Amino acid sequence: MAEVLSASQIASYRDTGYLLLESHLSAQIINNIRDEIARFEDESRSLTESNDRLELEDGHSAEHPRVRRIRLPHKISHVMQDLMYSDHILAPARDLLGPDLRLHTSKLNMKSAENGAAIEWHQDYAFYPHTNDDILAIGVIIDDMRSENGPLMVYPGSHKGPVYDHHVDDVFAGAFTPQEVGLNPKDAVELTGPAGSISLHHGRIVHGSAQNTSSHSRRILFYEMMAADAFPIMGSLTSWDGIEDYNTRMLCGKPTLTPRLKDIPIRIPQPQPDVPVSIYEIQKGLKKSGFE
Ligand SMILES: O=C(O)CCC(=O)C(=O)O
Repeated sequence: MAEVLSASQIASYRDTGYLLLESHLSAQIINNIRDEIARFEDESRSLTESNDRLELEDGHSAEHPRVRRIRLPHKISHVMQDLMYSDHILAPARDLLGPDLRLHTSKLNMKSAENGAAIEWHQDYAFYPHTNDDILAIGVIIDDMRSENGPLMVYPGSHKGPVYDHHVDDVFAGAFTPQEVGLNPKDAVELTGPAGSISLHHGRIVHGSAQNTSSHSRRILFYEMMAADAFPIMGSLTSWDGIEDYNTRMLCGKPTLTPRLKDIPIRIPQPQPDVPVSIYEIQKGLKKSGFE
């Protein structure tokens, strides 16, 4: 018996690999997140380089702070931690993945007005292959997401296809160009919706987002999670500090020591480029943008 999703929403997710739940969160929750973002932007004024909390965009200065990502917001913001453990987030995830869920990571991508960076096309599963692919990301849409401000885009159904090669010159680049693997850009879908909506995308779906050239920011808070019986394959970009630490990442339900194995394509994201662990830096290895 599902908690919040209808049978047709679940069927649609299985078929296309994504869902958008419009106006799922109250204005109060979104305003609280915006206040937290303002606090972190203020904190960034004293920084000249990224640290383990805040990743800075080129051109950042104390007068004009430009943060492109808040790292692990659930660890540094009670507002974003409380939301992560709430049924607003976990009930739809349980409807799709089952009762036992483990956090992979959280991040808040800020695509600032005028020049917020593109995220090149990729599959999350290429970064962190696991023993099965009951893996998804929930995106909390903080600003109205429109065609013009670099919305999240997906290739519907691509979660059932190959795991594409995300390497360039034999080094993991965390991205590929859809045209080069036979995907037709016309098939990509924009996930647009008002602030307070949430997106859910499958760990294997091909997705990305173009540069924001509009005068409106586009900020999304992501919680990425998996069924507790999906274990990282060695070489996966999953932090591993022993089973006790791993189990502190349980979001709900029970951990297990029995991984579930599914016969799915796997590509190990190694060797890694010699850059900071950041999708923006890793993807600089791609020679040609998929958004040109
Ligand atoms: O922020 C976006 O548009 C996409 C983010 C994403 O796919 C990622 O950070 O892995």
